[in-house]
Amino acid sequence: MAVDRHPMWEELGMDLENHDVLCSVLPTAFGDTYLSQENRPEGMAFWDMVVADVHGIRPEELIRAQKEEGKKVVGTFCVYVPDEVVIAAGGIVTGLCGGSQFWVPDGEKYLPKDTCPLVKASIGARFGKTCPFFRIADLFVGETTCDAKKKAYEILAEDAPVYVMDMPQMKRPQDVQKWANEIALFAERMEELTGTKVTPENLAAAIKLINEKRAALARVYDARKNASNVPISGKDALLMMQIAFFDDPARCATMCNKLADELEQRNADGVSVFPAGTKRIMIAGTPMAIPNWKMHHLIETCGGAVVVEEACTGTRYFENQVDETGETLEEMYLNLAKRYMGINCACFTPNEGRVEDVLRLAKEYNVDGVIDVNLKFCNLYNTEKRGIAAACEQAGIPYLGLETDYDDADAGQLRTRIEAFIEMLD
Ligand code: BJ8
Repeated sequence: MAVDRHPMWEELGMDLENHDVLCSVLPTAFGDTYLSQENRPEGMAFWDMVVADVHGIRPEELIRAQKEEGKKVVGTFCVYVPDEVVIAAGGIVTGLCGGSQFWVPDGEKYLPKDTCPLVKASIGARFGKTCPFFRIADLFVGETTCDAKKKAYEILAEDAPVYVMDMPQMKRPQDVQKWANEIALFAERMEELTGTKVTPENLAAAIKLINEKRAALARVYDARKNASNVPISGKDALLMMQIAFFDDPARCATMCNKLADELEQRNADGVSVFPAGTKRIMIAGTPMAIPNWKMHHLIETCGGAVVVEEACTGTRYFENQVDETGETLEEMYLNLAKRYMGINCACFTPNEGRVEDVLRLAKEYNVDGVIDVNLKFCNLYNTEKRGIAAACEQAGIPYLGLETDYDDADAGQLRTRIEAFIEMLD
């Protein structure tokens, strides 16, 4: 029998009535999107279990760690914020980006309507008191990436402790050094929060741990590169990736490695989740925070298979490791900065690296077409479509640019465009 989580949510000061509405729709959404798939890898049972109690299992673990071990929980919104520093200082990291339309109306009470849904949902989840992770976090760590997030952190700070990291906007050597300096300051803030000093020893261990997690995620993605077999749906890979932001990193690595073993075996045995000849699609663009499964579901019910995501809920999260040879804290902060500044987010200028990533990934994953999709009101990714479309055209890769939000109102229209695109790939 499922555990009643209401006492825990009540203690967190959540709006129980409204939260019950979310809890009542999520299982249906998950069932319709996920459980209808055939021949899923057995390893997905772990992620199904997590999502079935997504506001229960992990929040309970976090609260226990806070109460019994005196741990601090740090919530983050961006893949540039280095988990390693939080872990070195004895903290626990949890991703916080909101991926549900459910939270958007509450966010619109604080932010202009023409703000990206990811930001509105994140603010709505906090102020509407309908997400336990937003209640549990002892500190919210923002970053100066896009304008929407920068302004949203000011609003969030009216209600919760917020620390903002100052992200460079360019990638010159002095910018990498600047990020290393920011990381050093962040380490000081973490020490203040947890009372634990960041040392070369605990930071080296944390770097190793997160590198192992990245390597495990990369193994799952490597199995998706197989040109003649699709061992896992894009939807399932996305779910694994979304939960990686919340889970304990060591457990995440273990479960992903187990899944990768199964996928590698599936490739050897020719076990595919889609019929032979299904068109292989890359999704490029803005992140898809849990439970945003919209684009993957549309593509995979329109005759395509998503084989890679050039997104922060995709390759941007795990590609490239942190150099483990640093000995002093200074060297380690610089090594962290080098790895994180290698991520190609549209908030940087210039950002040719992202175009190169899309072309490289198209080859590595043997894709038949690229669907470049940004969340509405994200001017950064919307503007970068032009360069990505031109590069794809030049490389002879079919390209479709789309824009959407968390609402299902445009699903019919998107379906028509995706179907036409996939048909054209024949
Ligand atoms: S590294 S993509 S996680 S900033 S979609 S909120 S950019 S308006 S999420 Fe992001 Fe870090 Fe970049 Fe990744 Fe703003 Fe655009 Fe919304 Fe975005």
